[in-house]
Amino acid sequence: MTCTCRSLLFLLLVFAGWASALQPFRVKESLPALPRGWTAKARARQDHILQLQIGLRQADPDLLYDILANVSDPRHTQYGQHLSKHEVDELVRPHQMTAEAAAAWLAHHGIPEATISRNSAGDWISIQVPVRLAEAMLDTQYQEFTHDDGSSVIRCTSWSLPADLHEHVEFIQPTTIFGRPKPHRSFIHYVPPGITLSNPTNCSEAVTPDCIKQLYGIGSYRANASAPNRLGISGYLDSYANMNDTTYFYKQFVPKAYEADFSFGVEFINGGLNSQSGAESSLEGNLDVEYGGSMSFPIPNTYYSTGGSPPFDPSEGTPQNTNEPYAEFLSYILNKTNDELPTVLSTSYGDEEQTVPYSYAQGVCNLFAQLGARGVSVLFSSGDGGVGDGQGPNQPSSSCISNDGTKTAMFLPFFPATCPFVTAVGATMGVPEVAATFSGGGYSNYFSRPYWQEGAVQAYAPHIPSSYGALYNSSGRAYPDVSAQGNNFIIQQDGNLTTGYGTSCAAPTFSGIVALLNDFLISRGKAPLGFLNPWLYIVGSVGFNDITVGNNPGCGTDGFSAIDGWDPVTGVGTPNFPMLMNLLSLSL
Ligand SMILES: *[C@@H]1O[C@H](CO)[C@@H](O)[C@H](O)[C@H]1NC(C)=O
Ligand SMILES: *[C@@H]1O[C@H](CO)[C@@H](O)[C@H](O)[C@H]1NC(C)=O
Ligand SMILES: *[C@@H]1O[C@H](CO)[C@@H](O)[C@H](O)[C@H]1NC(C)=O
Ligand SMILES: *[C@@H]1O[C@H](CO)[C@@H](O)[C@H](O)[C@H]1NC(C)=O
Ligand SMILES: *[C@@H]1O[C@H](CO)[C@@H](O)[C@H](O)[C@H]1NC(C)=O
Ligand SMILES: *[C@@H]1O[C@H](CO)[C@@H](O)[C@H](O)[C@H]1NC(C)=O
Ligand SMILES: CC(=O)N[C@H]1CO[C@H](CO)[C@@H](O)[C@@H]1O
Repeated sequence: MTCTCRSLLFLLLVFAGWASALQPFRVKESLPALPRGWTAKARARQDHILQLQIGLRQADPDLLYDILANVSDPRHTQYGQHLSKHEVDELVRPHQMTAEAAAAWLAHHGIPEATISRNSAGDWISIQVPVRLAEAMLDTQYQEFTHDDGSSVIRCTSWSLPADLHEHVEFIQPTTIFGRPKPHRSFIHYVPPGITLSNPTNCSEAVTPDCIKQLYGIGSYRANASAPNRLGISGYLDSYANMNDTTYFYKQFVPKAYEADFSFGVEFINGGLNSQSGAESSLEGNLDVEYGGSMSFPIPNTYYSTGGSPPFDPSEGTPQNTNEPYAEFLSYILNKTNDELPTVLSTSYGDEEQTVPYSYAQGVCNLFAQLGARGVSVLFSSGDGGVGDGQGPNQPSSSCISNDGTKTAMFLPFFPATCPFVTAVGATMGVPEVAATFSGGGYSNYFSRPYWQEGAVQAYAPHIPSSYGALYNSSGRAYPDVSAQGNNFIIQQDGNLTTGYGTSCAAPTFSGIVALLNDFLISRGKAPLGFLNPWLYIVGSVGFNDITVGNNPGCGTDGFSAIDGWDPVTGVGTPNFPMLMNLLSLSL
């Protein structure tokens, strides 16, 4: 009797295994049309190596968002009680059934356990497989696609999974991702040699650390170099921060930092580099470090250089890192303990939201939420294209269309700025400050509006021209949240002074100021600000200079206008440091 039952059970298990292996494929994700600018060129080489990122469904996806709101809402008793790495890992861990289903599927395809890498929460898996195997696993064909700008990627337009895996797997990339994050910096201009700034504290002439400090009332605030605090700056796309340029910048513009031998640390992720040969140093890296560091000196700052980016040659058979940008960096940083994490993380990259597959955008945004729950303020530049993708007011409306196959006219929101769990930084220019025309802003089509910005965004609604109709999504997460100067920045680059503009200038500047606010709190034994947005909209906005003039044209329209109060051009405004300090003092 017992014996029969056992055998029966055994047979049932074997049958279940077979059944799962034989479950028919069902399409998991499919693009109705190729994103604008891309053309299919050829079938991908079968031996090309793909690094697949697999996102598993979390046991209770709402739990993280619930706790994040609690620890970030200044009215809540749990405010400031950030979670440890272990606590967050446990919150987001997939159900055991999910982990087992994924493991069985990988084993079925002969992927050795030793080659599977998992993050510590177990919700992201990374494997390296040849195209041939990926095609069998996903019942698809990979192709080489080229972009009008000459770059190439290996992608597919549709992929499938056995039906019973659908509920366990959220996304697999690179499959349908055509987004390629680009630095949010549009233009550089060499300052003629020998130029002297007649008044380096006047931001109307050119933007320097001194004039920003004066404009935002930072004055002589001195941060505590030995408090546990750190500003993180992430660099992708082989963007390098040059030590000598930065030192030389400090020598000219922040003598105290120069005298203190102030510099930045570098951490390398996924083969990232930080070449110091002048020719390769990049404007983006220099700008981010020079302004983030100037604002927050002497708080230590770290440049995180993540490799694995284009350009690459898909015709080579050698293993290539995919240009999926965020997973490697985020697994690296989320693997740190809280005392190794920066309190503020500034990133000046992004891409059109609709070129990032919905499921992947949700997965990446969830990782930013995890950083927030652990007390990190995650800031992103809002983009340099106003409501479009940067071709100005005369941008043909034909380029502002949806990718869903219907070619519906629409503004072009930018991700990750549209993720509700990052703080998006727009740009202003001049004194008195007005909105910068390039300041990216609008409404997400992927993320619904979080409660903390509902009032502010509703108050703006009557100011939107009715002619915009369905060009924007009135129920979406609206951005930017804040802004800072972003035009005519003086940057030391490759041995020369140059000027640059973009929300890339605004994000590290604003981030440096958040690091100072954290210094104020940490020095008084308080938790750092962490995820900023609930605090920002609920109590923080009075600590900002409201920007009420200017607009962000694009897609053949004038874009949105800056008004009294929050607007999708400059957010709640630019920092008023003394007011912000007063606000924080009230909470001590
Ligand atoms: C978040 O706060 C709400 C309301 O105070 C509470 O009911 C809930 O249990 C909290 N969530 C967690 C996960 O602590
Ligand atoms: C700042 O520079 C602008 C433009 O050069 C000039 O019009 C303005 O008077 C200057 N302001 C001060 C206080 O020097
Ligand atoms: C600076 O931070 C260190 C370490 O947290 C602390 O011991 C010291 O008292 C702080 N100094 C000031 C002036 O706040
Ligand atoms: C996480 O850190 C541990 C040790 O601290 C290390 O063994 C492991 O490889 C790291 N994982 C990732 C994904 O970086
Ligand atoms: C508008 O945003 C909501 C989420 O806020 C989303 O569910 C909906 O699909 C979006 N509409 C379009 C047309 O993208
Ligand atoms: C550092 O930069 C300065 C200014 O461009 C230049 O004069 C100097 O030669 C550089 N030093 C090195 C070691 O590259
Ligand atoms: C455009 C420009 O002025 N470039 C100069 C940058 O500095 C190097 C020397 O460090 C000069 O050779 C370039 O002409």
